[in-house]
Amino acid sequence: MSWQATVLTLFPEMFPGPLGLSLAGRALNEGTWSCTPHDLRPHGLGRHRAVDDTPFGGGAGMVIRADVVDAALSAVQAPADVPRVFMTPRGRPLRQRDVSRYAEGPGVVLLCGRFEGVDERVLQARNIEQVSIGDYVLSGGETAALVLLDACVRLLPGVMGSDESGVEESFSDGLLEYPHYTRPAVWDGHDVPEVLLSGNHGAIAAWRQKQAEEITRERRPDLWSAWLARREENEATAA
Ligand code: 6GU
Repeated sequence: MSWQATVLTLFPEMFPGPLGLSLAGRALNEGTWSCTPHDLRPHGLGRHRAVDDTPFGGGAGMVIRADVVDAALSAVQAPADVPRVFMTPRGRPLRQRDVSRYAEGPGVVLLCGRFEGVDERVLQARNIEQVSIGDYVLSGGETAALVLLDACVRLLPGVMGSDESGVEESFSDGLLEYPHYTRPAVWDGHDVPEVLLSGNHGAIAAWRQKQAEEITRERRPDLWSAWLARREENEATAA
């Protein structure tokens, strides 16, 4: 059985979008995964198929109705073991470990909101996780869903080339990656770090490790602290 992405959205035309191209697109054509958008609109109420209403308690914006989301969920008939995820800036931050968990399972059902949000009751009652892709506001959950799917699909068996097999990438060991260089050895008067031309693989590995640590410390003090704490813990265990 292939990995199955179902997307509940008011903009089904946005899927698979860019994921129909490149690595993800090839995997889609080969049947490694599927992407099935499901329009929320037909589940709306009245002549206008309204999916949203004004918030109880007042305030700006509109809220997607619980009954509309529930009807869409029922229509797509995803098995109980498929994670249901609402894409929202109010969600917990998406991490590589979450991506790995999704990729290892049978697929995901992604709910994309527009407007102010979705009635909280359906999120709780139907066991829908809430996930954010970062601390900025998007106009809707669709582009966030594309990000989540991209991150998952590249982990599916056979999708990534063996030369980029994920063992050496950022976050797998908690550090950002070291910088990369290729020919020409001198470009516009700028040299490549000498050690990389030395053929000394031990020295190259040590240089890359140092660079990874340096860059992580500068750019991501949060990751650096976590990495330091983990190293301390490992050293204590080893001792
Ligand atoms: Cl998951 N959705 C929306 N609409 N905005 C976001 C987001 C998600 N993550 C960050 N901003």
